[in-house]
Amino acid sequence: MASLLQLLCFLSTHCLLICAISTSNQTPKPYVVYMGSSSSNSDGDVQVSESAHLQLLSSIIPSEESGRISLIHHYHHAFRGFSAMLTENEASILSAGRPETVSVFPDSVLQLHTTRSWDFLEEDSGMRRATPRYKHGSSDVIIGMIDTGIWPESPSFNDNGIGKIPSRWKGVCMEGPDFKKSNCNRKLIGARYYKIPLMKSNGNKTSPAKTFGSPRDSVDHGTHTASTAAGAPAANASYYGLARGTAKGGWPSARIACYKACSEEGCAGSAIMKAFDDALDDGVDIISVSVGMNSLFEADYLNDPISIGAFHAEQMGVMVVCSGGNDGPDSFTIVNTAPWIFTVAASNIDRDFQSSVLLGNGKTYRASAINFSNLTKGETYLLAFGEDVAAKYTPANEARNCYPGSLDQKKAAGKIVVCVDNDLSISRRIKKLVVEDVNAKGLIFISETETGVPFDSGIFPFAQVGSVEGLQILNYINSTRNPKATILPTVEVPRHRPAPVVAYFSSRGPAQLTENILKPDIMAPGVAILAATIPKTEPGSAPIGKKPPLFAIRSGTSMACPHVTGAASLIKSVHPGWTPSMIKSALMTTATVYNNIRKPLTNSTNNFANPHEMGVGEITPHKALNPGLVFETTTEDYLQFLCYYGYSEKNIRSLLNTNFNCPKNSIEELISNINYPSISIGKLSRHQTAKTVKRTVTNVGLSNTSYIAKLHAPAGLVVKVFPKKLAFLEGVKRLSYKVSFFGKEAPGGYNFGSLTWVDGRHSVRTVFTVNVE
Ligand SMILES: *[C@@H]1O[C@H](CO)[C@@H](O)[C@H](O)[C@H]1NC(C)=O
Ligand SMILES: *[C@@H]1O[C@H](CO)[C@@H](O)[C@H](O)[C@H]1NC(C)=O
Ligand SMILES: *[C@@H]1O[C@H](CO)[C@@H](O)[C@H](O)[C@H]1NC(C)=O
Ligand SMILES: *[C@@H]1O[C@H](CO)[C@@H](O)[C@H](O)[C@H]1NC(C)=O
Ligand SMILES: *[C@@H]1O[C@H](CO)[C@@H](O)[C@H](O)[C@H]1NC(C)=O
Ligand SMILES: *[C@@H]1O[C@H](CO)[C@@H](O)[C@H](O)[C@H]1NC(C)=O
Ligand SMILES: CC(=O)N[C@H]1CO[C@H](CO)[C@@H](O)[C@@H]1O
Repeated sequence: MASLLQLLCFLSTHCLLICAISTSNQTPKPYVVYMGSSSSNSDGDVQVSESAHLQLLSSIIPSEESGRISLIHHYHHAFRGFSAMLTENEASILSAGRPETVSVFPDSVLQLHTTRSWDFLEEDSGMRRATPRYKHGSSDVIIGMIDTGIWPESPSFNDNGIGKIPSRWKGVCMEGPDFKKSNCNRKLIGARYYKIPLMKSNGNKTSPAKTFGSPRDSVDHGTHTASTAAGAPAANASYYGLARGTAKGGWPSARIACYKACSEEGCAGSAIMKAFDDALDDGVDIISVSVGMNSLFEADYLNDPISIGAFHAEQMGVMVVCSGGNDGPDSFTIVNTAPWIFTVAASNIDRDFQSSVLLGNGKTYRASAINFSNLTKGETYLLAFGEDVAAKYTPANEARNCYPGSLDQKKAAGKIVVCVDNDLSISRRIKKLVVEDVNAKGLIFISETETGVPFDSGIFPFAQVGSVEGLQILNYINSTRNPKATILPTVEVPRHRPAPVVAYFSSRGPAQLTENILKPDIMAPGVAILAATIPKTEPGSAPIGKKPPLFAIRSGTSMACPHVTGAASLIKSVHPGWTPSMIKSALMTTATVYNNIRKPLTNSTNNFANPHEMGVGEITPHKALNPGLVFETTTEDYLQFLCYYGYSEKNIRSLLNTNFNCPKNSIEELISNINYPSISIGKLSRHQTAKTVKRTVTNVGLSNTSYIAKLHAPAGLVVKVFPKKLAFLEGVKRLSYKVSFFGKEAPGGYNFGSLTWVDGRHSVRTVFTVNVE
């Protein structure tokens, strides 16, 4: 039991957070001190700024604790600042009285946006169908992966046929006991690792800084995401012989540089900022971050390490793509929502994995599962409902739900146990452990939740059925003295349901910080993604006698994010001069909102998916190569955004060292007006006059063309576009238009629609969401 409880604690990221919160005010813990733009990055200045930071620390840290006068991380390339061990008092002194600090915040633990229990089998990510064999793109796009490191020996990172490393590359290949310079090559061109100061999960002390001694991945997350974004084609890839095929990334000729800022326990915000600082100096073109803050504790833009790093990246022409989180399907769970971040939701694709449950009465039911079990058709096992094998004094409801400690080993051993999920707080991974712990033979789990996301139960037989099948199985148990069943091997089946579908777990908008920018931005495949893994398995997860696989199937917005990264690098390679906002716009205005049966995209409960679930729709990378028009979001837009959001002019100026002035009337609702490729209006009163927003488009297609506006607005919401026609005559590159929204007759709540500019060759679709009150 003890081992199970430890495991429960290990699995719950809340443990870390609870410990973090319970530490006393005066216990030093890691803080990040962010100081805005870096003025220069010559080596002399680095020493000057380092000694200035140390001086700053010695002015606030008592001399008897001088051991703390040291920097864990020092940021000096793309932006300025440091991280150090501070007490809460010291931190507040630093954030209040000092002109040079923009923000001071506790080093946060960020989560990897995948859940290992969601692993399941699938052959093709859907991306490969969509990406044409684009021969003419350059192979000089460099992708920086901020993640758990990399397994360099994976066939996905071989450099066959790739030219020499772009000369602008300034990065390094850091060595460690298990990582040599020779592990980098023309594909994996750089690798760095960082001190990761994380709160210890077992006590009130913090570990100042744990150094993970090399860029090698010991989790698998970083290897998987890197190979999804840019893995070289690896023939005959499979997961234990299943899902065999060629695995390759979204843009296989892009280069990879890995920045290891995360471990099994999560990622440290301070290390992520250091990774951004280095990557921007090294010369990456696109940064991919499949990591984020817990949606319950999301910080504002200038207290969020990813948002800060991404802001400076965007300023330097480097695109940042992030996962939106796996906290769906509740609203307001999307994270990484700054407008300079490309925020990705996850979709299911067109294949599924199923196994059959065979009952003693001859009936079979299709179930969703992955197993490496050794059960066969020939033999069946006694079948019992959880409450029938309850431990002494345990309420039936707990046993029915297979709570930890609720089952009696003597009664359950050797049987296949049926559990329900009236209480969603206990995950199926935990239920599987509970049932396994009492030596049961297998688990049939009745649940409508996550049915589209089959659970990899390793070698333990597991099958998940819906409530209709579940009731029949329970009736069968009641109908006979000796109910029996077996769980048959998993098979790959074509997905009969439409695809893509919004993944159940994908975090949903609207964004917590402001509803005036639509988030998520876009959706990409994130369920059942086959990509490279580390050849290491936990006991009980691999079939006996088989070697660990080189590829694995993972699910999460973590897997969706590198699909967009790969697509963005394809576009960057064909259009090297395009800025991040142009690439983002191209992907957004060409996304599809139709599925493989030509019906509007749906969510996992078969309702039409809305923009808070999927953003503007599913990426279609090849169309984005030729978008016609793009929305360029400028530095000015982003600075105005920060004014409207409510930051002080002083802080905003120090972000970029500019003399920028905030507009006089800086109110939050003006955020809708920044030149973003979608429109979101957080509040439209029925009593107000029409609200108007402005957009400017840049013609990146042939000149001398004109576009006509096509509107799709929900009944009751009056939407008008002016002008209705945009004529890009010779020499005209940019044109502006206005869209007004009038809600007197509109239904209350969120109204969704779209405005599409068409010229016969291109269809430039923009989505709007309007919250009518
Ligand atoms: C927390 O710290 C106190 C004093 O340093 C110590 O007595 C206590 O055992 C610690 N608690 C844990 C859970 O480590
Ligand atoms: C793929 O690998 C399997 C063993 O893992 C081998 O039997 C088969 O011949 C390989 N196929 C190809 C095309 O290389
Ligand atoms: C799907 O959409 C419908 C309608 O918006 C909503 O009621 C339902 O909760 C959504 N399902 C999921 C799993 O989010
Ligand atoms: C299945 O494997 C387990 C060990 O994982 C073994 O104890 C059991 O006897 C095997 N059952 C059958 C039917 O082969
Ligand atoms: C099975 O029988 C028990 C009592 O005998 C009853 O409470 C329960 O509702 C029955 N379940 C089903 C699914 O019929
Ligand atoms: C531009 O379009 C107009 C009208 O379609 C046409 O008359 C004119 O020749 C075009 N100019 C060029 C340079 O293609
Ligand atoms: C997906 C998977 O590995 N399924 C396995 C389930 O168990 C049967 C019986 O051992 C295997 O044949 C399947 O491959």
